[in-house]
Amino acid sequence: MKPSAVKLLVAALLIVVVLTGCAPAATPAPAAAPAAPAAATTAKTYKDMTLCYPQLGAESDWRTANSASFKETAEKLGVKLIFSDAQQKQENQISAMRSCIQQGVDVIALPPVVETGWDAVLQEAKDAGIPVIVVDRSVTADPSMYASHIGSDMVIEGKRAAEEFNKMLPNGGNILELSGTTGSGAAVGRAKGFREALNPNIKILDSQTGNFTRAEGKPVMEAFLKKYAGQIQGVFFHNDDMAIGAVEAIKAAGIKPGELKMVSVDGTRGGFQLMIDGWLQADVECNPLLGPQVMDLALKLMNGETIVKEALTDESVFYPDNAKELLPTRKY
Ligand code: GYE
Repeated sequence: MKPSAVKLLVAALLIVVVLTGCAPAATPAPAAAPAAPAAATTAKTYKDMTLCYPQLGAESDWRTANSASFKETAEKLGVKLIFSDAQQKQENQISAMRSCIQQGVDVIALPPVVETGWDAVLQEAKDAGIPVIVVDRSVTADPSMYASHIGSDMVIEGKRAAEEFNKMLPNGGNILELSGTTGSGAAVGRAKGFREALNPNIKILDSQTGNFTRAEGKPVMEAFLKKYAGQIQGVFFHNDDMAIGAVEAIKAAGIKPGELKMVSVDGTRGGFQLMIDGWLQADVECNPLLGPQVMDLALKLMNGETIVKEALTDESVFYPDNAKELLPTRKY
């Protein structure tokens, strides 16, 4: 072929390529693009999270601090929080959970008012693929029904309270117990630990619930004082709010600070004030500021990470000797 003919052929081929957009020598493009390799999954962030928190009520300062911890943490992190207040009624908590399941939230954090009766709704959440983190109080449901439990060790709290009475009443004595909401993990655990660790020479003459509130703590204490006047050396309160209500009744009965040995649980500012005023000899810590830890676990769940099954808060006991100094540092 003459060089001029070669030139012509090359030119013709170039025209074909330009017009058809197709290089004649190229291997034909496959009919369909192969399935794209799984796009690198971008980790979810707090901003992607809708968290349901069907709060059990507003019965105590502990609870108020717990609600605030969730609301403030959600706000700070950009988490969408669906918050409700069940007014200490399990049926309200269950319907709040059902509504969250319907809305397709990412995670439910449940602070159960009582321990039993959660199986059906936990199953519904499971069927909907929504993980549940049990917060604060425990449930009796099988652990396979929820992702994790995070909160205080209520049994240890009860034991710590008993040790205080053992120290204060070395020769024994009679005491009373104002317990928390009947059937709640907090009341069940504290009562159990208390009895396990209390010296046998200290007798619990009576135990009645004050439902964790000031309003109910006061009349229970009034009734106790009428019934057991002159027979008791101490009182164990399952929380500071009931102690605050009861102290009103104790004052009204003419009893002076220190005449009765008294121990409570929570370590709220109100409890600290009772220690400063000489009413409480010890306050067992129970930390309500669980928002950050729960949201951290919830995010891990959203990203398919495995999380701890049980996360128990590290706590101690507070005493009157430095209560005044610590009070301004208390966050609840
Ligand atoms: O001690 C009490 C509140 O479940 C740990 O509930 C919580 C308890 C807390 O009402 O004050």
